[in-house]
Amino acid sequence: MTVALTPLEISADFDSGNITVLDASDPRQVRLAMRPDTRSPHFQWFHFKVGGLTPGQRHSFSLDNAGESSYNKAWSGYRAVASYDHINWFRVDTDFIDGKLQFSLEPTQPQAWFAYFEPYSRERHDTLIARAMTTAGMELLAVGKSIEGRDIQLLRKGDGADGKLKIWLIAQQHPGEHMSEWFMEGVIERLEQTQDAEMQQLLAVADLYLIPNMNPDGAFHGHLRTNAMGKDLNRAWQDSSAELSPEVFFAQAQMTKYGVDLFLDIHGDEEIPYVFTAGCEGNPGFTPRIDQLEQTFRSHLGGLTREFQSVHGYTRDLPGQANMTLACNSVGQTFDCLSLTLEMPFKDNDDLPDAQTGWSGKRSRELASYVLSTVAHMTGTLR
Ligand code: GEM
Ligand code: ZN
Repeated sequence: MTVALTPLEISADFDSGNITVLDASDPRQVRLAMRPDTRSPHFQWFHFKVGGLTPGQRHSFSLDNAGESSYNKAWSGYRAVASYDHINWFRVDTDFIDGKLQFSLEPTQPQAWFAYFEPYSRERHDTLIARAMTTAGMELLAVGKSIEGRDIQLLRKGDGADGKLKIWLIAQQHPGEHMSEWFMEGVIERLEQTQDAEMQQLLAVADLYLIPNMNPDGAFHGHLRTNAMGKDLNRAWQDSSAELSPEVFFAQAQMTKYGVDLFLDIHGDEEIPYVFTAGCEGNPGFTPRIDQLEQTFRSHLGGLTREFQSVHGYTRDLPGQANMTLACNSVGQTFDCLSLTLEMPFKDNDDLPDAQTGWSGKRSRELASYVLSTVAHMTGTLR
């Protein structure tokens, strides 16, 4: 005889929540679906809470539309994340079978959250901005507005004096790539270390321009890829507009105002289980100088940490074949500067796998420190 279990309460009506319940009548086997971005067919992000779990009873969840998601080849080798406190996250047993992503948990608590990756909340973002302006000595240089009116903060560490290098880092153009704002937290954390000799050397010659979250609307709504108008911001850098992509329009205006000597666009990748960069090799303005800078960045960062590598990554663009609507390519071309997309995995770094967490917010934060050391190492060569 099958013992009746407490009915489950499944919710996603919170910051970055995304789930649709198809059938939760059997608490042992729940059928769910991911909801697409607003005004866009993109989907892959999920984040939901389950109450009424029976500790010691295995509960299984199936995302029945995973086979139609934006990067449906990326589910192989992927493990969903879970948390009992919405703070500490761990990976759970996951399979991708017949187009359905199936994961299960034998809970120790009566409630749990599940997500595609460790979420970075708007509340934590607001705290991070406050930390940046107080303990990290950054100024709020400008504030743009998203489609729905959320603040896009541009922070600067440094006085903007003539002759200072302008180092730009932007994050989460793609709202589901929450690892990118975890990375930005690591940047700000390092800048809080007032006795950090390497940062003092960097800041003597360079100012840091940070946009920790380029797409707050998409993040809040649990989108994978687009803003509230269904626009992929990393395809808007040739035709940004106040009406459809105000987030990019704002960033470009600030870059034009202050200039750019190094640009890093921080992203996450669904499929490749490594940290890597993509460069501007396909740009019409790509030169041996830029090529050398890209190689120096990659070899130095790879020498600092095994959390970065250059063996695995995207196929290089052919000469003159770059997609100039991407931030990295557009900024690299416009400012003739070192410009890279930095990719962290939704899965894990297979060179240093962590069975408990996979890739995580903590590892994203730690990577940022090595990236800043690499930037500091390169200041004498950027121009
Ligand atoms: C990627 S960037 C793709 C860069 N590809 C090459 N070959 N340079 C995107 O926007 O699709 C970034 C991301 O989504 O993580
Ligand atoms: Zn991205």
